[in-house]
Amino acid sequence: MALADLPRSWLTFSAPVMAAQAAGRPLVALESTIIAHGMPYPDNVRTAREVEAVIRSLGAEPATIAVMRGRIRIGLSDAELEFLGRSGQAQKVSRRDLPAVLANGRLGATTVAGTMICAALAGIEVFVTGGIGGVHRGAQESFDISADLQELARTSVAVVCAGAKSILDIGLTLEYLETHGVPVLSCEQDNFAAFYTRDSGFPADYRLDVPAEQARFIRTKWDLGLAGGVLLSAPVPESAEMSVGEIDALQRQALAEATAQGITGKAITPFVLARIKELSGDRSLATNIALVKHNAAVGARLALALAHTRR
Ligand code: PSU
Ligand code: MN
Repeated sequence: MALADLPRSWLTFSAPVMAAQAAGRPLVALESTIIAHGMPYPDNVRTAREVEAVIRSLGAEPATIAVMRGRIRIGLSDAELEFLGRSGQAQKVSRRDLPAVLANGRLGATTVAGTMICAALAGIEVFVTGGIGGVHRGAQESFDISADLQELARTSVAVVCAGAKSILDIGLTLEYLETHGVPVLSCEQDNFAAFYTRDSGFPADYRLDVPAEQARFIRTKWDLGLAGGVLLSAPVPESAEMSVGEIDALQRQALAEATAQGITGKAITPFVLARIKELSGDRSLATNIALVKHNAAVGARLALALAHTRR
């Protein structure tokens, strides 16, 4: 094997993904941390399947990415999705964790950063998630800045998200992305989205509502040799949006509890998500599900448009 082919030799493609590749049908990558750590069982598995169905219904093929038995898996079967969502054992896999979980053969759920790396290796240009990680509030003390942001700076994948949660410092997150040359596109509105709510109060860099326009922007960046990701923000549908007052109060309480219990680092996001869900009586979960499905539709349309710009 040529040395350049070595990274790809860690990948195992599912049969439907290989069939889509052979037929020239565009692929959309999906992450697995949202399944293993972002939502409770069985809602997580049901949602994962529904998100895949949205993508298929629009003519693209979903490729949920995870690490299993020492392989990077591009596309999971129904049984594998069930296993991932149910086991409770999956390790959260960002850039630094990928070698460990591949080498030890354990179950790994890839974050935005981890999924971007694997999608790029697999030749997948579009990746749909819920919310990205970012600069945490108080990062000037804690240094807690998600590796997702550095990955967006270096890895050439378009990431569709519903913005970032307001538990993060969204202003600093956008500053960080600007410094690292990551364009932030928005559709359906001018501002960057805030996950549970539509408006973060911060403008995105460019509003592009039409998939063909988004695709032209992204292809132009990569044609110029400007490696790195592009972020596309799509707001949660109005019917599923939470109120700013409600989510602010819930987030403040969840963050205070995390601090009181000494929870730090990569455990913070899953802890806060789970507490917000409990405190909101599952309303936040319904919002989370609605926004991921909406992102799936936006991502599928983008993948189709981007495939037309390939040369
Ligand atoms: N934000 C969410 N839901 C999630 C995550 C973020 O609303 O499930 C996950 C994503 O996988 C993201 C990761 O990449 O958390 C970021 O974690 P950290 O801040 O530890 O980098
Ligand atoms: Mn972190």
